[in-house]
Amino acid sequence: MGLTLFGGLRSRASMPRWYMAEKGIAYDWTLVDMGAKEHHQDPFLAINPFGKVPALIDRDPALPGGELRLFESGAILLYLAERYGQEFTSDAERALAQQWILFANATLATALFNPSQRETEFPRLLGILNGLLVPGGSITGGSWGVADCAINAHLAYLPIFFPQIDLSPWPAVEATIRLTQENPTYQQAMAVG
Ligand SMILES: N[C@@H](CCC(=O)N[C@@H](CS)C(=O)NCC(=O)O)C(=O)O
Repeated sequence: MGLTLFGGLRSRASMPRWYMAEKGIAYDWTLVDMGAKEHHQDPFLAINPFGKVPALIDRDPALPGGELRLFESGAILLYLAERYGQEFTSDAERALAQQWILFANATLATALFNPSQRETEFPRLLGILNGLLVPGGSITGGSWGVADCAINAHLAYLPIFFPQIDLSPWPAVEATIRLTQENPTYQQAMAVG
């Protein structure tokens, strides 16, 4: 019974780790040795057949088959927010969280990590985000939640992977990244997951 999160060193597992730490959600942590290609071996492929981390198992006799196996960091975040974070009190709140997580994981991540989009699309997205972000607040207008976890964690990838990018044209983005980096719970999540 309970949650087990699988992730590698400095992988996207840091997002669900950060979320669960902020929300006080208990879980077991399994470090997948990606250097030894454990994520491409049968025991892990039984959890995520695509061989990517993070992945989550939720064991509960009330679940069909007694457990749920889940991959994709966005799907994991939304499941945690729904079932354990009790974040959503309406369909509209849930839909907004889904919107921002899909934006972070698909639109923003693609613009950041795809070289063909980094020069043009990525600055365009950052310019718009800069007008929407309230550093220290929530992108949804409520309290810190799963949408902020996804957006802020992706923004904080910037100085890690692309330290050469000058963020000064986007002060709200810059301040959001600084606040994320200074957050001890985020730091702990990043240290391992
Ligand atoms: N869209 C997926 C991406 C997962 C992903 O690419 N994870 C990387 C680590 S951050 C991985 O497992 N790479 C190993 C591989 O592709 O073999 C998610 O957000 O969970």
